[in-house]
Amino acid sequence: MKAKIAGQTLELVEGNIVDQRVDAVVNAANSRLEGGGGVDGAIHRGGGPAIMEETDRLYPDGCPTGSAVISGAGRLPAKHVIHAVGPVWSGGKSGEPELLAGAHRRSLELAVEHGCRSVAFPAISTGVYGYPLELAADVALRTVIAFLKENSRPELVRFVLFGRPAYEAFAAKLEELK
Ligand code: AR6
Repeated sequence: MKAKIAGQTLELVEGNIVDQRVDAVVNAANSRLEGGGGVDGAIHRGGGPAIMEETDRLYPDGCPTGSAVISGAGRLPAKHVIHAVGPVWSGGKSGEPELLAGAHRRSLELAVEHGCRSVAFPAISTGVYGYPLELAADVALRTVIAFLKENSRPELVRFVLFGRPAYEAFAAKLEELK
């Protein structure tokens, strides 16, 4: 599914984040940038050790929740990996929506600062971190739409959803918001 937002493209696909041929792929990282399962595991396995070597060197203190940092992409087809740290879901009253929005916004700022014309996001926080899919889709899509309207960049933002239920949740929300 594709939508035009202020001349830019917002796209939803079902697939695997590591296969994306875009300028930057976003990792669903943790604040210590120490790797893990899910998206993080797939990105480090696919990209090889160069990614962790770089983040250890550039960001020894990690990255706060609600923000993001950028590195090279090792052997992945992308040029950059943006390591975004979403919140752990704990009921929704601990600032989770603001932190999830912040992780998306900072990722987009870094992409623009590094000249990326295309960026692919996974559904940050909706796996190990337990953020309900429909609520995360709402925050993620609203944040990206607002950023595209304000900045007219990047040219393409793609959400890569793992499995049909995640795709359907994002598609229903985009239908409502676009
Ligand atoms: N491509 C696209 N989406 C995927 C992939 C993939 N290869 N693998 C999983 N997903 P998660 P989080 C989906 O757990 O919730 C790690 O251990 C998955 O179905 O990767 O932000 C980190 O180190 C889900 O919808 O990220 C952190 O400690 C979504 O991507 C922690 O998990 C996010 O799931 C971060 O948890």
